[in-house]
Amino acid sequence: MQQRTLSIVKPDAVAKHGIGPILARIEKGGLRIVAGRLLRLSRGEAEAFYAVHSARPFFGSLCDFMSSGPVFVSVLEGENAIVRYREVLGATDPAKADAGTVRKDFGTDVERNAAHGSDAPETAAQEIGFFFSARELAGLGVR
Ligand code: FUP
Repeated sequence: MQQRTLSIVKPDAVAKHGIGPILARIEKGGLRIVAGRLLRLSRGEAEAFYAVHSARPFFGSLCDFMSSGPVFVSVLEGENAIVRYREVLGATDPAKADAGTVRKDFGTDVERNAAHGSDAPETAAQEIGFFFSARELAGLGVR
């Protein structure tokens, strides 16, 4: 099944010059990058993106971190892209992630864990729509 998923290379990994290596792992993993952009989330945008976690104790710290520097957001496409990308990423906690995964190699802890990947088709569609217009997704660029 061809699917799309949203990737975010988080501020910690961007600061470590991880954009290129992580995009390379995405492509080596058989996923195509069909849209992408560098941006910095405002605190309010980070809160909106992670609204599902708003009641969790880590929410404030997570939103501070996600708005602390630039991120690289992209849309990945391929066979079972959601699960496939989560395999490339590894476990949420870098200490528990398998060798050779993005979070093992670029993450620090459960908050500063290098990259995000959508967890289900519904959240993927919602998260892709948070960052990208239909026009960008059609490969036509912005405006
Ligand atoms: P994942 O789907 O792998 O991103 O993991 P979760 O849905 O469990 O976590 C969502 C976000 O909360 C991730 F960015 C990691 C972050 N998080 C924390 O910052 N602290 C925690 O204790 C747990 C998760």
